[in-house]
Formats: sequence, C-alpha cells, structure tokens
Amino acid sequence: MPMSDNDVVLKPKTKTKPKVDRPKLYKIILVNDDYTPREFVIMVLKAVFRMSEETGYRVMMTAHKLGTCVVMVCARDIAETKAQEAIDLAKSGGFPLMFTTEPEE
Ligand code: TYC
Repeated sequence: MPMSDNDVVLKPKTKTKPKVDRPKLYKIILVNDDYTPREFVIMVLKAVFRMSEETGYRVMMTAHKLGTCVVMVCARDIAETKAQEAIDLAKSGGFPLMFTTEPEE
C-alpha cells in the first residue's frame, strides 16, 4: 500500500543546538585593613558602588569583622574598572584600602 498523506514519518533528531556559554561573572571584593577609617570605606562604597549609607555601613562592617566582603557581582570589564576606581580613590585619600576581583565558580 502506498504511503498516504496521513502517515507521519518521525525522523530521529540529529542536530544538536550549539550551547553558547555565557561569560563568567566576577566578584568585586572589599578587603579589610587596620588603617583605613571606617567612614572613608563607607564614602568609597557610596561614591563608586552607589550604595546607601546603611548598605555601605553593613558591607564595611562585614569586611571589618570577617576580613573580606563581596561588594558587587558583574561582568569582568566592569568589575576591573570599578575596583580600580575604588583603589584610586583610596590612594588619593592616602589609605591602603584594597579591592580585588575574582571569577565566580
Ligand atoms: N578595619 C578598619 C578600621 O578599623 C576599617 C575597615 C573596614 C577598613 C573595612 C577596610 O575593608 C575595610 N579602621
């Protein structure tokens, strides 16, 4: 019997969609030190990362107590630019305040 229009032939799927892996996100990390005044750290967090006084205080205190605190997670170029901006602001204030960046897992 010839195949009628109603017979649907299912072919096995042979093509696989190429998975485009999205670029890694980077963490900007605030590092504690013994010399930078608390108020100055909060000022930098407000100026560079647009944090409120409240958030700035909490992030600063987290780094103060634990040693480090994640400030922001973003694309690599933004992370590096922001961290450098914050380090430069600290330098111009004469403080050793440090920010680092690292890729997320
Ligand atoms: N530890 C500093 C002090 O007691 C304050 C401080 C907090 C400095 C967080 C850096 O990332 C920092 N004056």
